[in-house]
Amino acid sequence: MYAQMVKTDAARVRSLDEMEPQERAFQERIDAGQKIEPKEWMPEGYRKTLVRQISQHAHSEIVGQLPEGNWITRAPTLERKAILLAKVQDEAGHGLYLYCAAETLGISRDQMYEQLHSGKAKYSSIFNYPTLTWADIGAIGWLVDGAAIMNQVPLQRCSYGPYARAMVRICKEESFHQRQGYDALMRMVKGTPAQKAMVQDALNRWWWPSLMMFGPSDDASVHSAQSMAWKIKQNSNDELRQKFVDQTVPQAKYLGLTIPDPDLKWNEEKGGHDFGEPDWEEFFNVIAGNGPCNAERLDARKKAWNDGAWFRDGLTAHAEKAADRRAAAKIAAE
Ligand code: BYC
Repeated sequence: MYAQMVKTDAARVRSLDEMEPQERAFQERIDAGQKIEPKEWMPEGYRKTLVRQISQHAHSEIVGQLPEGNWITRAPTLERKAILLAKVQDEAGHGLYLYCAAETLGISRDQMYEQLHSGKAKYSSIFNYPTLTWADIGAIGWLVDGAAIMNQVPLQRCSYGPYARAMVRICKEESFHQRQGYDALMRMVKGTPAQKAMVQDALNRWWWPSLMMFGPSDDASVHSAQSMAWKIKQNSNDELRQKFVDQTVPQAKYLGLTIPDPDLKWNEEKGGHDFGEPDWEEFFNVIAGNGPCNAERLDARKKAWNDGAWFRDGLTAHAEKAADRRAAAKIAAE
């Protein structure tokens, strides 16, 4: 399965000499660090890549509300409940900014929803795992938002203006999300042995899925080379994964936790940690729709869409009536 994902020729990036003049001028602007804005000419592949990535990113934010939303009614204190509510609302906001950014590329919100509901568009693999205990909510903040920040900070410098600008606010909010997760875990590890054990169990279950958030290894990443040439991505999947491991290991140590990887060790020569290989078979299985919660997550989104039909119909009927009234008033005034 993993071998099937090894890149093909389609992943080859064309040189400036192989490009038509319009495309070459576009690439030169990218190379010079200029931002591309919605109404400007862009190669169809650039537009499609952005629509794919930004819409999948938006879907991830929206689906990402589900595992945490599951714990709002069960948060242990009023303070934790208020924090979690604010976080989940932030994720909704992130989804909305990102859908708006994708809409500037000529795709409608309804089309994006349709792609999510039909399974054509992906969303982050991480949200297909269950949140079994309160410690999972802390682990999501610490690890999942931590991985998201590592991936999203460079996206603030993405070549497409609306995406880059949306990421600025998103990254600020993600920092609070990570902080609140780490703070919740810090409180638990200082609690009873059972609470500390709950945190260790959450780390055991979320560690590997968090590493998978960065995408397949560089040899299997079909889009990275072209996306990096277009400066949509600034770093490869493996580079960001390495930075995440290096950042997180001391944080785990400070919490007194053990990262569930027997191959994890400091490598003085490379100035970073060596670590084990995530189970790529599991990753590809999850993104193919067969993870523990894929069906549940999609069902929840489809139900929300269907339950909102009466409201969308009402808005459309109201807009049509208002347009008719305006037209009638215009005729009467003539
Ligand atoms: N999950 O060639 P590759 C959040 C797919 S939400 C699922 O390396 P690319 C948060 C990939 O789409 C964080 N699918 O792709 C919210 C491609 O398949 P398609 C979400 C994945 O695009 C709530 C194929 O595998 N962040 O933070 O160059 C609460 C080959 O991959 C995954 C973003 O979306 C995955 N993990 O690189 C808390 C960031 N990885 O599309 C937190 C924006 C890969 O050809 N996205 N695939 O069918 C990106 O930076 C890039 O799209 C990725 C993948 C690094 C994810």
